[in-house]
Amino acid sequence: MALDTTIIDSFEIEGSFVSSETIVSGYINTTYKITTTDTSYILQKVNHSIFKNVGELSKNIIRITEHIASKVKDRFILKVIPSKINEGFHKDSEGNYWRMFNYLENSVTFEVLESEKQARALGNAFANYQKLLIDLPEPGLFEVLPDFHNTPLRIEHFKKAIEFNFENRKEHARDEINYLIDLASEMGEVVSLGNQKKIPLRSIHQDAKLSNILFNSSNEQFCIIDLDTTMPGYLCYDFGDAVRTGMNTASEEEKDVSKASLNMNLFKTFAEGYAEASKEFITQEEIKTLVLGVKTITYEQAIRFLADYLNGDIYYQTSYAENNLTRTKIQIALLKDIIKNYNFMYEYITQLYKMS
Ligand code: GN1
Ligand code: MG
Repeated sequence: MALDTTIIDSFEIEGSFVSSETIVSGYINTTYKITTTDTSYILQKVNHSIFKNVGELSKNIIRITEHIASKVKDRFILKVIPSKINEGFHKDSEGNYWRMFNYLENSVTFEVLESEKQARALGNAFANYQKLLIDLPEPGLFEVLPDFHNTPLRIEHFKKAIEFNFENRKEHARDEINYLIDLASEMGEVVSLGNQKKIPLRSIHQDAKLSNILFNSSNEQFCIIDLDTTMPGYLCYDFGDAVRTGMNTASEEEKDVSKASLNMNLFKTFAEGYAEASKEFITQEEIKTLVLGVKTITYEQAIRFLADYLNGDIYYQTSYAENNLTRTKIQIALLKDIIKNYNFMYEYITQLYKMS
């Protein structure tokens, strides 16, 4: 469906509208590139059934982007383009919510990492983002999606989805359900350490996927995008999500499950990049949780995809009937490799921080 141009006119844009094109990006919001006579923008329709409080969400994003802009003197940063009534979003006559950002020219994203240089940049990028947010002025960020990475609660939702069993889909996912249910009891550790206050709550990205980093053509500079879920959480969630997406030899959308595995060389370089940028603020207890985060977040993503499959594909956008089941299988293949290499990765990280 063609984009209604009155939406574009509701924002403070430079130049007049020339064209719009849909950009495939993420599973939740809908994204367009807008070109005007003077420049380009990113326009997004926010998924309002998931992000219920778009006002608070927008305030978070304005606070984060302005804080980063005050510290990073770089052209390669994200800016919110305000609406003509000076808000961080526009609500149209049908009740849809829209928002606009600057478009960063000549930037690229990746679904699978292509080099060690990129892996190091990925580690650097999310640790730097966490570092930049440490002195974000009070109050704390609004909790846009409460319990977002509460794995035990996600497990409860998964069990409910198994009972719901949309169109008897359980029959197609027997092995996956059994495997994931068997592991459930060991996946509550991060939340439990947090509840015991052994690891601090910090402002973190919470959707630290490889594809949420814009690289420039030399793979050096980067800008983090998709700030929707930036809110209080534990460092290891971002570390885990970056490994889950960046060190998998297959993308999340790969159909050939045999292509999924953990790339250990890239993991080592990624971990070095992360340690370099986090060593001044990370605590000893947090260092011990990093690999736990990799396992927990990969497990959590597997049960989230599978729960959605069993609920009838109501959360993630899908493009074919078994899409969420195939996504689950990719996550499980990776998870098996992570569990196999867990001790090695743990030792590697421990040594890395000792040396740095
Ligand atoms: C969703 O839409 P996207 O790709 O930015 C999800 C993440 C998942 C991810 C799976 C709000 O993010 O938590 O990790 O899909 N975001 C939300 O790749 O649920
Ligand atoms: Mg996201």
